[in-house]
Amino acid sequence: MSNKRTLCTKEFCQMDKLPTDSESLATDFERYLTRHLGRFIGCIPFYLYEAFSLTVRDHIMTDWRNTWKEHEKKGVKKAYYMSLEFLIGRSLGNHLLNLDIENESKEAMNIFALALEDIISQEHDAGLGNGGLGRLAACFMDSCATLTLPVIGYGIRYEYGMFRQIIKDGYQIEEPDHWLRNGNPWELERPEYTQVIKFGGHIEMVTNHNRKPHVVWVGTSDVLAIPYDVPISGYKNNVVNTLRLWSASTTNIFNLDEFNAGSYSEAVEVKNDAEHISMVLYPNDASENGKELRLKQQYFLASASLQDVLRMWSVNENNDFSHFAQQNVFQLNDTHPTIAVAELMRLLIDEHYLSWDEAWDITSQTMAYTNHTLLPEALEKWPVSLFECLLPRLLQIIYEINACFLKAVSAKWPGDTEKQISMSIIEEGEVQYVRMAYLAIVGSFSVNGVAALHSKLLSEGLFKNFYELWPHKFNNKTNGVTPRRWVAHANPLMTQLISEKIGDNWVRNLDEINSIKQYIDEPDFCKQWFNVKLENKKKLAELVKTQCDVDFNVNSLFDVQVKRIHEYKRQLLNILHVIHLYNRIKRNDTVNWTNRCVLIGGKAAPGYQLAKSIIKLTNNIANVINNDSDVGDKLKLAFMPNYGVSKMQIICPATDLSEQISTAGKEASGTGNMKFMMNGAVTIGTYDGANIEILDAVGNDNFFLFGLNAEEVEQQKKGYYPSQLVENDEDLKQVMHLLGCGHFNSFEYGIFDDIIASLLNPYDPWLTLADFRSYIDTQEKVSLAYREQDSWVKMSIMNTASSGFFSTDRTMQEYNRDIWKLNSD
Ligand code: KUQ
Repeated sequence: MSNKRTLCTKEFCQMDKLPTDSESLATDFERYLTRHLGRFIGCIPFYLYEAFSLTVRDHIMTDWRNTWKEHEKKGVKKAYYMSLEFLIGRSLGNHLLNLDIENESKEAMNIFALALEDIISQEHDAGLGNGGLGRLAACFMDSCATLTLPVIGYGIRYEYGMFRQIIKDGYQIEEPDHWLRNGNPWELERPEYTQVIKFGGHIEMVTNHNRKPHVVWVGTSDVLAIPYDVPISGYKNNVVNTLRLWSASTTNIFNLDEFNAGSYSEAVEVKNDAEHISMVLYPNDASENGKELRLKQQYFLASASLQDVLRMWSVNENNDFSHFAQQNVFQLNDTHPTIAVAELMRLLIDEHYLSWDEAWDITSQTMAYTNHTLLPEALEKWPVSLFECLLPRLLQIIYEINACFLKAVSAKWPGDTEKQISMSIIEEGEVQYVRMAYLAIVGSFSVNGVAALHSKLLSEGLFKNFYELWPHKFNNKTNGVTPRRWVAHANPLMTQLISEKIGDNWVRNLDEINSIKQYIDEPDFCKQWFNVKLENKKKLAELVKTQCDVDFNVNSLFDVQVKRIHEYKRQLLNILHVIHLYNRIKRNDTVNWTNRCVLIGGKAAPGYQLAKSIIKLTNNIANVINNDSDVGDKLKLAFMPNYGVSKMQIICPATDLSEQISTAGKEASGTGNMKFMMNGAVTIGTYDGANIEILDAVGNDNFFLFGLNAEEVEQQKKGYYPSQLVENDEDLKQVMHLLGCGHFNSFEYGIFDDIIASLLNPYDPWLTLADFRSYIDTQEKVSLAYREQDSWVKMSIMNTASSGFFSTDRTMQEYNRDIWKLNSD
């Protein structure tokens, strides 16, 4: 018998699988709690969560290491998902599902008379994102691991994630989200892979070893990027991919000269400045704010990630870049990391001594760009002057890229200077700007939108000229959501019911969920489906009670709109409908009434005044309605504070009616719409974004469509007279009267004037009142449909059954088939 331990070296890792029976889990848990954390059962519950997470993490490590080794093998092509946001939410429960140790974990906790649910809910959400774009990145990571795709996520380890929203007197208050305060058991610091990021300085020309002129970027202030790895487990497949998040730090803790000269605090300031880069996530969704620190974040992420990839490549391939483009692809999540186009050029030319043409071939064959919005206010452009002082070498490279590009433009459209001006990466004018979307398109071999309509509008509208120049670059990739988190984990009752009928393979192949349609005429199945929804509604009602102090009667229609607060998403339209229902109750117009509980939730960007007014208005109306004895159970309105990933896991399984009511043409895709659909909610929606594809999948009979379509919206804008609409519609007139007369702000004079003015503005870009009549009428159809419980249940089943297309597994397979071309396995 050998007395040597199994070796676990750099090349070779063969740790034995740890036992996963409940006794072993319990033993490990107790050891972590007492011997590692120095706490005991009966301590504050956060430490129970921490101890159990460390226990579970042990079960991930071998697979994590082996997956990494697989990726490092020669010839394995890899994709890098570069994103300023990853909205992961909680991890513990998700890993338990993926490792298939949920039951054992429950039992293990029971040994200590603990409830697993309570421990799971101790975890702080990792809120490193604003909304759909950040959550999409997290769903993508989940699907790539499940599909065995070698994809590495690159992001920023913000010290403060998305702010916590508190409601005080109906107003939003923002509180800092210091999510790392108690430590994070899911991250692994890897200081050995630290990168140096340059800022400022200037350019010098030198002669290199081949006696050729060579650019050097010198006199810079350098910042360190320290990677923290987060494991992304695949579903029951022993794969663990990596999300690498960069944290900023100073190169030398103190500037020693200043320190010795007695300027102690000045020396510390430098450290502060560097660390500010990864301090906070910018809380703006679908709008750009132009802050210098934000550009620093973008460059910090791009440079650290590219250097990391080039480092790994150089080690394995001896600095031979001839086949780099065949084995690496960078997916840019919107324009946020787009400076990567210029940075890859810089690294290849300045640091790896490639020629411009070699570097451009590699760059333009490895970059792929996803656009997420058509809204002009979200299109990033940075002042040239800012680039000049912050990133002078990158500006130089951008100018060079632009010069080459404009040659291609004039070759395609000879003599058309208008075209050159309008397509130039540099916007001329009093202030010059770098147009990041154009840099992304020029530098990428693929440009995609996130839903069919959105992609069509990109090539026909916003990027029309580029489409004419390079039609082959443009493609669509309709978004999705991961069925692991959003059904299997969030909705265990529904999951069990479905799996009893068709087995559990639908969790990894969501198309199979279609086969529950065969049970749609079984009264038993329908009854069970109804009961599952009812149980989920009880859970949500409890949450609404504790969070909003509003009583939701579970026999009512649960009507939900949760998403970032934005005018284009039209929470106001929803609110107008609520006022209309209230008004009907007050005027006793309630024959065939359907009781409704309306839930609205979402954060407003701190600087977005009108969005904040919408929150205040919702809360004021809720106060009036919920405390009016004429109303009772007929109508409730609640505003859910601090909406986020974990709240959604309780909300979407309990929802009957999903509100997706954006102005047509404005919501690029939407992803909440998909989470609701999977969980058996019926949608009331406009012909916008992925709603269109949801409607296609589920059919007209199982979807409530209303409002103008994108074309009609553009037509309507030519002559829009909201005051006339009010004049000609008695219901709308009464609703606007209630709003205007101070009924909902009797002691707060004038606070909703901005909202009223925006609705009545003939230039209202969101055309809210144009869709009022259609929306109200369609809502009435919903109410009547809900009264037929049997057919409503069938609609609910049809929605879940038809949701197969909206799995991110499908989305990732399409990215891989058309853009990345990686081998799984
Ligand atoms: C922009 N743009 C700046 C943070 C986020 C942004 C900073 O992306 C979702 C879509 C959704 C779209 C959202 C988006 N977020 C666009 C953003 O509004 O329609 O579903 C994922 O593609």
